[in-house]
Amino acid sequence: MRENVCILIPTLNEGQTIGRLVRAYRELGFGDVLVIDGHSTDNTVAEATAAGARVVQQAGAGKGMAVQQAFNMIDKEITVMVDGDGTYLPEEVDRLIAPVASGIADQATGNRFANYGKGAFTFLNHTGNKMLNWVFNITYHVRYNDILTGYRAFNKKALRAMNLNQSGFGIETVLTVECIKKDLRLCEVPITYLPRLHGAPTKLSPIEDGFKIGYTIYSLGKTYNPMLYFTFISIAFMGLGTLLGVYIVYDRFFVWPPIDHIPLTILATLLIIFGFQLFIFGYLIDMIFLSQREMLREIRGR
Ligand SMILES: Nc1nc2c(ncn2[C@@H]2O[C@H](COP(=O)(O)OP(=O)(O)O)[C@@H](O)[C@H]2O)c(=O)[nH]1
Ligand SMILES: [Mg+2]
Repeated sequence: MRENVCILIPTLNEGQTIGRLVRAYRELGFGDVLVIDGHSTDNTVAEATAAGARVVQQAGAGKGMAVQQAFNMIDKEITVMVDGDGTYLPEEVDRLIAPVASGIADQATGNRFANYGKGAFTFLNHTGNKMLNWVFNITYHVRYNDILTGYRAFNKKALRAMNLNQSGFGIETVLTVECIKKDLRLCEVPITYLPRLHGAPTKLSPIEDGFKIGYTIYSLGKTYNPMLYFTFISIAFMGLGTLLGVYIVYDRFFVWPPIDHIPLTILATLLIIFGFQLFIFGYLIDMIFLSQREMLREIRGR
């Protein structure tokens, strides 16, 4: 079975860990280890090659582009994607492969929250991850624990179906969202998450990337759950209108002599009506989307 699996490792300056990692997968019986490198300036390429990996230099920059490029080079039945920083355990790979190989899922993701080492998450990282998962679950009507994990396995069908060509978005988010959008089956398995080695800093900046990922979920969610999107804007308009209204009513009835705010009254009315219209609009779009999704499901035959 192992000969039908490709181990895909995107790397950027992971010289301290990549050699050991590649060797571990090869010892587990995986002949095809593909390292897609983002022009590392350390000994990553030499280490990976020496350990027996197929090393390819990516075009362009960023992990997203690297993964997209690698996807086009893989023709194995199952692909396992893992970070090159040694924070995931090679010996747990079968936990991810099993549900995909047995046909239960098209993509299996490793839930890092199941078992993480001390210092594996920084406080900010932990809180941010929890928050994004929460927002994600509300937007997509799902229940997952760890959408941004770096340890995943997918079958060929998922590999071909997912459209990763959405530049500027976090690749992990896209992998999960695309899976839901294309009606693929996703399943989470518990895994171990270790802290990074000392002196091998993460490539992420938690705040900036947190915003980016939040924006990704929001803008991808717009086309998946328009109701939520329109409801937010609608509440903003109606809220503003109502606040103005309270102020107007107060000045008119609770102040002596009464003050009339005629232009403001018109504005408040407009804001509330506009907000309400947005809400109706969102509701209509939601219905169109729902029936469209039903139809797609019918066409796909399940
Ligand atoms: N090819 C490629 N790999 C990258 C790039 N940026 C990060 N990576 C790799 O992607 C994996 C995940 O990045 P990492 O810094 O560990 O993110 P974290 O696990 O979320 O802290 C690591 O193996 C990195 O070396 C890039 O621009 N190109
Ligand atoms: Mg990592």
